[in-house]
Amino acid sequence: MYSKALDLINKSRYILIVTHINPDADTLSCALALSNYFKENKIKHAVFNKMKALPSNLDFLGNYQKITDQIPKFYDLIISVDCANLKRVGIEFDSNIKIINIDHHQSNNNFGIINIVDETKASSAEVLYEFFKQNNLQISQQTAQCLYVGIYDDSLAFTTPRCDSGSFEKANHLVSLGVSPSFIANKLLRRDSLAKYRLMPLILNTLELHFEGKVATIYVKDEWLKQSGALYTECEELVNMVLRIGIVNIAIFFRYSNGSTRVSMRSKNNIDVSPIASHFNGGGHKMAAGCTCNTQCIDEAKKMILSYIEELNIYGI
Ligand SMILES: [Mn+2]
Repeated sequence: MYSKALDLINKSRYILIVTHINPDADTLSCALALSNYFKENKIKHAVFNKMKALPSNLDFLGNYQKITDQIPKFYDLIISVDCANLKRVGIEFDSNIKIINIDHHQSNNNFGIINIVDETKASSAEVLYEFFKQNNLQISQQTAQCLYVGIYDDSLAFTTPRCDSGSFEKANHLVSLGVSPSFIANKLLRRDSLAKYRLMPLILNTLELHFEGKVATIYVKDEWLKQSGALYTECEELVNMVLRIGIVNIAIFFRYSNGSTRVSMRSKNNIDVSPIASHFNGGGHKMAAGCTCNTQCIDEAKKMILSYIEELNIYGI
């Protein structure tokens, strides 16, 4: 599988690397790890993301400036990273073009001609690391940095259930290749905007507890984003913050925008939120999943999700 993927890469004339909408560090750092490797080895490629605004805290990664929302005129191979299905990319592709699918979502539907999908891994960056390692490919410092960022961020700093000794071995190897954990922490975590701190209290003010405090909800309104000048990506992590409350087992973040409500869920104590997401045509992982409800307001979406949680009768609630 790993060598087949490499063969296909070496045979291709122009490769389109695609990442998911609302990009996170995992999808972008996988794409940039490949992009740096391709650049070093003179393999022609482009990196696609549909969004106009990308998380700026990743701007220190090599080839970050290369990410484009334009599809090249010609490409004969697609490599998808961290996308559970092709819909996550947000555009349609010519179905004749071969796809290599690199991912770690349990819900991945194996849409590629080659599927390197390992749902036991804490990040797609770990899956991609295996691709480099199994093919004996040289990992430059730039590429190592990208892989480290994906591994670090998607495991929420080595704290998620799928993070294991393998995650630390990979991180250790990448650090030995020249990655600096403190440099990356400074770049990733310590460059917040002031706008974010104007927005956070508005969102935290919406905090409500349900089912004896087992479920916490928060929401953001688009007008608050406009008012504060902060981006949605800057406040996404508040759902993780709310989950830190001792009694809370599920934290849910709602964002209403243009006729639909985006629902982002996090859980702890082994509670599985992915069935909730899939019930509403979403997806994700056991402890981090999301969906979109076609509702006219946040309250409506909140009612739908909470009543489904009640119906599911999840243990612990
Ligand atoms: Mn991921």
